[in-house]
Amino acid sequence: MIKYKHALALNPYFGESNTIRWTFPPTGLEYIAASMKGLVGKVTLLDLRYEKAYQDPEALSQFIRNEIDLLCVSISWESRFENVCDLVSQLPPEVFTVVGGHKATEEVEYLFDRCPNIEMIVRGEGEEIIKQIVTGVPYRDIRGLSYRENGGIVHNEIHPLPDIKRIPFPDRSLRKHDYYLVKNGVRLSSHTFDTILTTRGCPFKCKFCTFSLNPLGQKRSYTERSVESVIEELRTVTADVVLFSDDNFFTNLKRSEQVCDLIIENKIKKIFVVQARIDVAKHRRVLDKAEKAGFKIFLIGIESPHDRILKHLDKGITQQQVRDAFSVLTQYDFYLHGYFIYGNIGETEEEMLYIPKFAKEIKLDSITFQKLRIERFSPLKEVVEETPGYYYNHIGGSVYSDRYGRKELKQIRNRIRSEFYDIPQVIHIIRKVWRIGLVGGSDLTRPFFKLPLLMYGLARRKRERRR
Ligand code: B12
Ligand code: SF4
Repeated sequence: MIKYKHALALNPYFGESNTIRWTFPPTGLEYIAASMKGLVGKVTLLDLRYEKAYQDPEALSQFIRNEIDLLCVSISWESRFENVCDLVSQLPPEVFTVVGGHKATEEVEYLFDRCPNIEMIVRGEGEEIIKQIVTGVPYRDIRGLSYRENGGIVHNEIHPLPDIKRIPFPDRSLRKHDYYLVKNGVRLSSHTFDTILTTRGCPFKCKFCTFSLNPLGQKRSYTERSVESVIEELRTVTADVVLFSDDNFFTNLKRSEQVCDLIIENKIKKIFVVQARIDVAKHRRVLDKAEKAGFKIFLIGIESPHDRILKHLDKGITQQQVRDAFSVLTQYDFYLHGYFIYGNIGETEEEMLYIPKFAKEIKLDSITFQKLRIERFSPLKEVVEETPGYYYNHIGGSVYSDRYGRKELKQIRNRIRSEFYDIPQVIHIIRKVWRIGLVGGSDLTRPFFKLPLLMYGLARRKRERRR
């Protein structure tokens, strides 16, 4: 017997102009939708980023009241969390509401308090848990679930991590549109984008990183899907650009090589984006195959140019190793993007400002740089708490010090940005993306013709910020 006739999988984020936040589908939610398939009458997925009509809570509520008997909301990101809470708390209380996602798992108590209409929160990876909810397993028997009972909140014990070999592919059939690069509501690229997840977890233990720790502190041991299932899923992907969301695509080099071989063999023609560690540079055969298979963008965690800081972060690499790796990587036609962290414990302004110089020395095409952040189970949390003069204001927030507070770090951030992204660098980026085929002619002219719209979007965003 089917318990729910029509489930709505809702991605409640919208109004965000940051390009990267618009580009990819809500993968976690699509996994949840796929797991419910066949167990509920029908599943509809609404991604509010692209559903203007439903951004109004009234209109959304009306749709939910008329059609939906199970509302599944994904709350994944730190940014716009309060806006999402505002929206969710206005949705119909009579419709059974389940929430899940990374941020929801971090904020269980707060969400129950803030949104009285939330019935239950799924903590951690939700594929197995949602199946139990929709098939009517008694709540007390569902591990990983927090729910309301007799005016209080019950937290069941943690759910074991699901076996990724048995999880169905994310349900892409529910999409009503493609995903693409958007800036201030204006489409910038003709390419469409998607993600694929072929492994979960990471065997490394960098001290600042909680990628493979979920917000419950469970370490996701590294697990792989079969290469055949990866190819089977890739064959269903229609997008031009595909991000391998794996924490490090090259953890098991033999497997990475097999994936590349099969992509080539099966003539799957896409632009692939991967997250990687510099270690991959030691394996030219794998790089040769990756290049041939269409891997064009490498997102590489470097974190710091300073050995002292790299050691402190337990990154397991040195500045010299980074230099050696880039002398190899730059021989390929890869677009190389580096991640850095600034504001590390004991780091001086001069050291932070070396980031853009170093990035140019090793010939990175682009960089992003983040302040050191602390999450609940981050091994760095204790270190910060024990270091005199260093503090953080909340879990998930940035680390500051008496010497480098919010204002000082903002100034440093601006200097890193302007020193790296100077005019020659911007020209280099445009040339490179053109040369290696990441953009075509229409992509370069598109922003030009849409300049008035872009300017309008920018002005509107500034106005919103001021309010
Ligand atoms: C790939 C990735 C990206 C991709 C996005 C891909 C996408 N599809 O959106 C890109 C590169 C764009 C990206 C960008 C950013 N990311 Co990111 N990213 C990841 C990464 C490595 C994997 C995410 C993923 O695909 N997980 C697999 C899916 C299956 O898991 P999931 O989404 O959590 O969903 C599961 C559960 O949460 C739950 N669930 C989710 N929704 C729902 C709903 C219901 C109803 C239920 C029952 C369950 C449920 O079940 C799902 C299936 O198991 C994670 C780290 C990690 N290993 O998880 C960081 C991570 C998610 N990113 C993070 C951050 C901070 C960012 C950025 C803000 C970085 C930046 N400063 O630019 C940006 C902003 C993105 C945004 N949308 O705002 C943080 C999030 C912390 C937070 N709470 O905000 C993470 C956790 C890394 C970390 N520890 O710092 N990211
Ligand atoms: S920074 Fe990268 S390599 Fe280090 S633990 Fe996190 S995901 Fe793994």
